[in-house]
Amino acid sequence: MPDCTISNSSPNSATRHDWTVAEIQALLELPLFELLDHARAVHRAHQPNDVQLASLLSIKTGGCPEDCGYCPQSAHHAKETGVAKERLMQVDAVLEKARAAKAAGAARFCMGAAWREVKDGAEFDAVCKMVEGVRELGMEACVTLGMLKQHQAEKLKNAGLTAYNHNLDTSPEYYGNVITTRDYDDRLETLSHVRDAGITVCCGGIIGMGETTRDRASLLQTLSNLTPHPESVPINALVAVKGTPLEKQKPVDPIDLVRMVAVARITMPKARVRLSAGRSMLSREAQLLCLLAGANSFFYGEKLLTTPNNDTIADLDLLKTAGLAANA
Ligand code: SAM
Ligand code: DTB
Ligand code: SF4
Repeated sequence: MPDCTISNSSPNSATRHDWTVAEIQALLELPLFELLDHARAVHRAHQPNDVQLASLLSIKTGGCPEDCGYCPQSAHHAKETGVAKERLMQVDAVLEKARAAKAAGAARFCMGAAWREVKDGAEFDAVCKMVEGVRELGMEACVTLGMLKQHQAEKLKNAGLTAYNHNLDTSPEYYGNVITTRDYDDRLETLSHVRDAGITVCCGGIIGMGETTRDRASLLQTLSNLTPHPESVPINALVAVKGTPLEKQKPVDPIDLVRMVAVARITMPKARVRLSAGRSMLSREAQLLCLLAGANSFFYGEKLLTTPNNDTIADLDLLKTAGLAANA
């Protein structure tokens, strides 16, 4: 193990944007307890001792023209997944869900649409109303709507949007194995529109799609070389949904998820690292290890977008066990 891996990433070192793939891969491959010690030290130096509960709602489900191999909402595999194309939800119905999420203890409300890109018009105006309504409840508002143009990002900013989620999903090298209907640069362009509009960036990826450790390192390199770093980094484990091209992927080893979280924490010390899809496959102990490794948010509520999520009572109990407070 090269010494530089550790010395260049000491807990209090300045935030870096020049990580190499080799350095990050070396971190991913550290002996587990050494990695955990390191991630924990960075976490303690840069993060408050809390966990943010974020609730997620699919405001427009199914029928998406993109061909993302992991996604149950793509029209390309709709016949196999049986996920039907629905219309955009009504603003009032969305705000009702947001109120319920707040009452249950969520601080952030995330809304996802199965769109390739935002189109100007009545539907986009309705999404802006949703954002305004969520902000009026005193919650953070995040949306994920596919590709955005600059003027659309600005409109969302004016509606009060806190964060825009747009994941890079995997390494630039592996991307074409998973998605063919857009490329990595399209993703990076939307991210720069979001940043330029003054909206915080929520950007992460998925492990368990057949990628190598080097690909995972390369994804983390791309994320950590964004300047500034994303404020929010969701780490998803593939939910291998029946009927999607990736349905036969074997479940990720929970320890790989712990490692990915730990290295996201080390390379992006100030980001909220979110333990995202795939959490329902984890034992209580594996989830605690992810929190120890530096995750400080998870999706809270019965459903993700189309797949089930963990039980909310069990989640509150998990925080109690860890002695962690939910950030309000
Ligand atoms: N259509 C928009 C887009 O792709 O940016 C927003 C919705 S999309 C469902 C949001 C993110 O969910 C994807 O970028 C991907 O990272 C994650 N996701 C979707 N299906 C998943 C699955 N089966 N397992 C893990 N993560 C998944
Ligand atoms: C993210 O990184 N993960 C969330 C959220 N951002 C939008 C979505 C997970 C979706 C999992 C599959 C489903 O429920 O459809
Ligand atoms: Fe699914 Fe988003 Fe890809 Fe559409 S763009 S198929 S909703 S991940």
